[in-house]
Amino acid sequence: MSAGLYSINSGDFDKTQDFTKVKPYGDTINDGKVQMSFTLPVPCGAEAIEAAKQLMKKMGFDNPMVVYYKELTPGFTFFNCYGNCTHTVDYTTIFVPKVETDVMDMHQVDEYIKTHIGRELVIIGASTGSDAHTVGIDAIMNMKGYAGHYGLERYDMIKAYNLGSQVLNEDFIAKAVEIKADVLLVSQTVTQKDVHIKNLVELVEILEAEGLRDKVILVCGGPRINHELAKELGYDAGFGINTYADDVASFAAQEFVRRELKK
Ligand code: B12
Repeated sequence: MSAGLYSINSGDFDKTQDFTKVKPYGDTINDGKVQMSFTLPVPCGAEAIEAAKQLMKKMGFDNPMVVYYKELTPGFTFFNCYGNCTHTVDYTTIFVPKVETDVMDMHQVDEYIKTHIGRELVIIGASTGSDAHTVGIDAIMNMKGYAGHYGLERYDMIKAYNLGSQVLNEDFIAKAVEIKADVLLVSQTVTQKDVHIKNLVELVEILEAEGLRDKVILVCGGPRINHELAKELGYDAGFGINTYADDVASFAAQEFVRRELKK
């Protein structure tokens, strides 16, 4: 057995997993099984099914199967399909930049702030620009939290201000200055025509022009945000889907302390 290989000892279908050639798993390792759904703009019928199968072959799936289909409206057919993916990826070469933090729960973060900072951390958040989506920033900030993780408003040692959505960058910064925010949280959900990039970059530019950029911890998040993009745009951290308040609070508190130690 070499690096990246291990053996799964589970009866008849025992197969060796090679992390340099990873493909989807359905019933047995390396079977490549994928379930997918899509719509074709063709009338519902036998020809539509054949078209779906031919397309799946071209997408790199062996043994294409249509397991469900339905006319959506005349001229459009929806499919659920199975197929065996013929492609693999080399998992051993993958490197994804991400926020490096010891994630703590709410009580641990409160304790950490009490011990290492000795005062409440002030955090302001908003969905900025024209973006009207509030559910993401609420998930991070609201008292009740999200998926069993309390939001920042619930933390004893965090003073959280949630400005909601469609907040102009100028207004966001003005409020941050007024409340002496330590941490700025920006949510961006709509990415059509890269509007999120424009909004996020504009915020950094204003902060820099006003000499504020280095004085705050700047964090962005949203379903199409990741840490790499955030860093490229001049942010300290970026968070995507499945983020909880714990992740953000842990990062903010530890980053605050890191900066204090550097002074
Ligand atoms: C609900 C919803 C709406 C509601 C929003 C209500 C509200 N008060 O928020 C309404 C109906 C208003 C709406 C409007 C629109 N929407 Co809409 N909407 C959605 C929907 C269905 C769910 C979004 C959501 O709430 N997700 C749940 C939250 C919890 O997830 P999340 O946002 O990813 O947040 C998590 C992480 O990303 C992260 N996070 C998010 N923000 C932040 C911030 C920080 C600092 C951190 C650390 C983490 C973080 O943490 C969160 C928790 O884990 C999505 C489709 C979908 N299923 O995702 C479309 C969707 C986002 N909407 C979309 C669009 C296009 C629109 C409209 C432009 C439609 C239109 N033409 O009018 C308008 C936008 C108007 C505007 N000016 O912004 C598109 C966006 C496409 C794109 N890539 O740009 C989507 C993807 C639908 C689609 N498939 O087309 N929408």
